[in-house]
Amino acid sequence: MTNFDTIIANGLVVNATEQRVCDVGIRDGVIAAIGSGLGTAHRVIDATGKIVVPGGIDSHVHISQPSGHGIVMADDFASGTLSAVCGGTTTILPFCLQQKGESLREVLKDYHAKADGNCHADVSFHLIVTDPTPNVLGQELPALVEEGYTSFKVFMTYEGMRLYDDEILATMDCARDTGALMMVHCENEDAIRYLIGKHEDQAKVEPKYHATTRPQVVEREATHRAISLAEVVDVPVVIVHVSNGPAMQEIRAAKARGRAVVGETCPQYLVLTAEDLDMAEWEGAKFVCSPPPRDAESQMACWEGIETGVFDLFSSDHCPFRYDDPHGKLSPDGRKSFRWIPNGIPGVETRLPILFSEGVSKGRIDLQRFVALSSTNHAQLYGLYPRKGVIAVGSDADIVIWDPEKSGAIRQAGLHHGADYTPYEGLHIDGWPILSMLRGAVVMEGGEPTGVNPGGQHLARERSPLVEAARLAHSPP
Ligand code: DUC
Ligand code: ZN
Ligand code: ZN
Repeated sequence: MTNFDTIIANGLVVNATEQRVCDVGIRDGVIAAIGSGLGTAHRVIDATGKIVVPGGIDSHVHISQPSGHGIVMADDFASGTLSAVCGGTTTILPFCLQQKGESLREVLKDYHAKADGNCHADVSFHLIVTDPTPNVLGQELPALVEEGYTSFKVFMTYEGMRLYDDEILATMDCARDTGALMMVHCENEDAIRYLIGKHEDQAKVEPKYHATTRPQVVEREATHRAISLAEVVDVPVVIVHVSNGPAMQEIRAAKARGRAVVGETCPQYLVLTAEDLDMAEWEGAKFVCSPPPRDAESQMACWEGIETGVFDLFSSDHCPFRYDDPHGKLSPDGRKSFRWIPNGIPGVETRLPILFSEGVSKGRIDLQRFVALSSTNHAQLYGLYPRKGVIAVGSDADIVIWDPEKSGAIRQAGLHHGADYTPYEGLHIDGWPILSMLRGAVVMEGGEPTGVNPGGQHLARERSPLVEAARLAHSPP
């Protein structure tokens, strides 16, 4: 009789706080033993010279999200989650977007109908609140938080979706009362709208003007305001997709004042710049996302934020649209002006290779910080730990093996997402994931799907420990 279903033997097993060469024994989808001389298994995977880490968790992903008239996202839950596991990510946290007038409960049903039974990775929804009515804040959100949807995002930009400051405060108050975690997209909508009008008056409509109508200062101002509003109501807040130094400094200063503020940055702010939006033939549309990529100085500031702990999260903000498609970037309106180009870029599959190569292989971060940024911090912050985010006995056997010696460029032809391009085409990568395991099943090997799918599950989440700690700190004695 064998002891385990699988043993991963002799790899360098890395968690966020420790690392050692050892074996990992897996039984019934769970990590059952860690050590040496574990015995026998149906399959022994030799990981000598390889790095064994907890499956990546990408806590900022958009899939099958309604995106405006005639625009269709390039990934459904099947392709988006397949793409994730091929890039070393075994759990994603996509958004369920409420549109004005909609019931959150009803929208969530629609998203579940699209996701359930179709996923190759585990999934857990955040909610996006665009219509904070008394019913939403008083009835729906409290019930949904109890059911394990313990985080919600609000927008400070996008007409029709942005919340005004008093609405943000009311939503933050709801988060405080229910114990949910708030995420904020920080850009000043009024300033952006003003700048867009000015640009269009001067017939400046090419993709590159997406960046000049969303300058750093509109992000920095909104970041400062979001942190201040959170302070007014006294709630923790996550500042998502931070792109530049001044916004990063707002988070650093808030942390130094003792505020519970979490920063997230993304690959596009490390390896792309606004110059990428200035390509001929409207190809700059491939890089249109918000906030836009900035400049070399901003890239360095984002690295500084990663290296010094201002950023705890590294997410993709995967928001994929096809390029050469009337339902994507080159929609009839999108060809006329940058303001109609759908915002977002694909990246769920390339997030971790970029962090590994640019971070670990180039010596900017060590392996434990890689694991923290790519998996553990997401699990801890969003209420999935220790089921996810760690290689420990009793945790789900979501494990990824990396080959630090495997090199090669990112190519669209090698990716599994539904987009017809990658903004990272040609970027050289040192270190690739070579095997992904979801709850004990090998779902990717050698960079390709194995065809095995244990069935990605939706995960109800605990409340964030950050929120619980803040509540305890402020509860009356
Ligand atoms: N915000 C996101 O978080 N993702 C894509 C587009 C956007 O504006
Ligand atoms: Zn956003
Ligand atoms: Zn996003």
